[in-house]
Amino acid sequence: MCKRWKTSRREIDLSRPRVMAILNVTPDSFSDGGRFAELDLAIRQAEKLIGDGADIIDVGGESTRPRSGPVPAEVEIGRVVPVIKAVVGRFDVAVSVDTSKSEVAKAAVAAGAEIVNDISGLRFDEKIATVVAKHGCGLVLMHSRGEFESMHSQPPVDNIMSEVAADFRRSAAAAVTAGIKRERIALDVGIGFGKTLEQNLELIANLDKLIAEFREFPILVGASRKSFIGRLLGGAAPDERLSGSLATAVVAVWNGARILRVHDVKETIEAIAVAESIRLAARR
Ligand code: 7PM
Repeated sequence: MCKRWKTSRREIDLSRPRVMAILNVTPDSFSDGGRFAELDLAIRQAEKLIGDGADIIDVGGESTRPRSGPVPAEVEIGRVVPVIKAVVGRFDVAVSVDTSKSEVAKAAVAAGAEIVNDISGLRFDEKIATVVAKHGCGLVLMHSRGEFESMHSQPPVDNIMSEVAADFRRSAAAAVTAGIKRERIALDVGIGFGKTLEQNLELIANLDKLIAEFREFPILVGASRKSFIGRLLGGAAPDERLSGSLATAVVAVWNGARILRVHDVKETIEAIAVAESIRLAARR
């Protein structure tokens, strides 16, 4: 199993699972208190996530919500850069930027982000790889299907496991060709991105098979509060999906995931601490 993940500023020890906390800075996550109030709220949210034990703060300024339109790069930069600067200036925590645009990645990295989290796995803007290579950042290559607007309405593929594996190979090869060191790459199955409910479950259930093929790369899973959990729970709203998110996190870690992207940091850390203790006991 993969034991370390290098970023431009540190080496993240993966001998235990790590938590990437979601920090959304899209305006719909705030009341209309103006830009200073928004920044202040984001800083306080980051402080809480770090206090709860987050290892990485993932700052995202573009909602990838189904049917949402793409946000221009300047708008995305205007949202994420002040937050990244504030978090990096105040806390010793790894910051990642959730973006698929090289202009945003460049500005975010200049502001102190050490990881680029690309939900397109280098498909939307390959120049992201140049930015990451130049600065020695960590890179998350997430699997998704289709273009930005159609990502959540893709006709289902036949064999999701072989498609994700093939796309992982392609994304990782593109990254390495651009000069990104292999030890800086993490892979993510992209729960909810162009997959059926069954396929989301299949990916989590069979994660160990993907991990066996991609041993050298840490696997990240982001299932927190996603709609497949709501559907399994009879239409639970996002804030009613904690138990389902924890169940998913536990199974993902059991099957070898090393990083979890979540909203509920403290609860996730507690659940995976117990799951990981049980998993390690099986080895003795
Ligand atoms: C609406 C729909 C809002 C979907 C937000 C989302 C992932 C990610 C996202 C993931 C990685 C969410 C998603 N999901 N990055 N960014 N992995 N690496 O639920 O699963 O947060 S956006």
